[in-house]
Amino acid sequence: MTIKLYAHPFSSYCQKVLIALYENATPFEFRMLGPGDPQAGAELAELWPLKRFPVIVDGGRTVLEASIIIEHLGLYHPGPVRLIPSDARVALEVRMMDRFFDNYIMTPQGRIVLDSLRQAPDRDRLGVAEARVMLDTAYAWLDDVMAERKWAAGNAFSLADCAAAPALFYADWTHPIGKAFGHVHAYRRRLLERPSFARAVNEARPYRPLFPLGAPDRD
Ligand SMILES: N[C@@H](CCC(=O)N[C@@H](CS)C(=O)NCC(=O)O)C(=O)O
Repeated sequence: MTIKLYAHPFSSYCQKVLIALYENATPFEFRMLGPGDPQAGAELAELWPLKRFPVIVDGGRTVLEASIIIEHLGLYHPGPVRLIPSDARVALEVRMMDRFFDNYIMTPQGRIVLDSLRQAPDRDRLGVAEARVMLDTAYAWLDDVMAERKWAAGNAFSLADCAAAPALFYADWTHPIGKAFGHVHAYRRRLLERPSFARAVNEARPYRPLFPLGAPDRD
């Protein structure tokens, strides 16, 4: 049975999973969420009442959360690119970096974007300021880490890079990565050149007008 992926091409967490699928050319059916297919949205609500995406259904099993979906793909649909290393100690570093990108890059950038969608009286100025400080602190930390690494957890492309690619892509649009952080910029460029992510970025290009803060004319 083909994997069903409930997702939207412009969503950062969906891109995280798309990278993993493209890395290993894993076949799947794209159940595109959006106004064009209310049935896909109804199916998602049935599968996962929190209606967060991506979600996959694979052989009767519903799998939530982008990182867990990628772990699932590695276990049930392994391919030549091992996104979770077989050495448990190396895998621990991969998982730690994956958590870093979700919690300290993706989350604060999402907070800023969501705040911009609110009516002026409902805006959370303090929360946005905190998110900006978190991003600057995270960029600085990552710059030191990436001084010695090609990919987030070392020399091999992994789950952590699937998380990093959309996180740094959108974070730089939302709260630009400072010029001083040359290693982060170089890493972001390497991610954009990776064919799996380049494909996800291209497929999402038509939706750029949806970016609430205005998508910059680059990338
Ligand atoms: N922790 C979840 C986050 C998923 C998430 O927040 N997805 C966004 C799209 S990028 C979403 O579902 N947004 C819709 C909403 O918040 O209602 C994961 O890792 O998959």
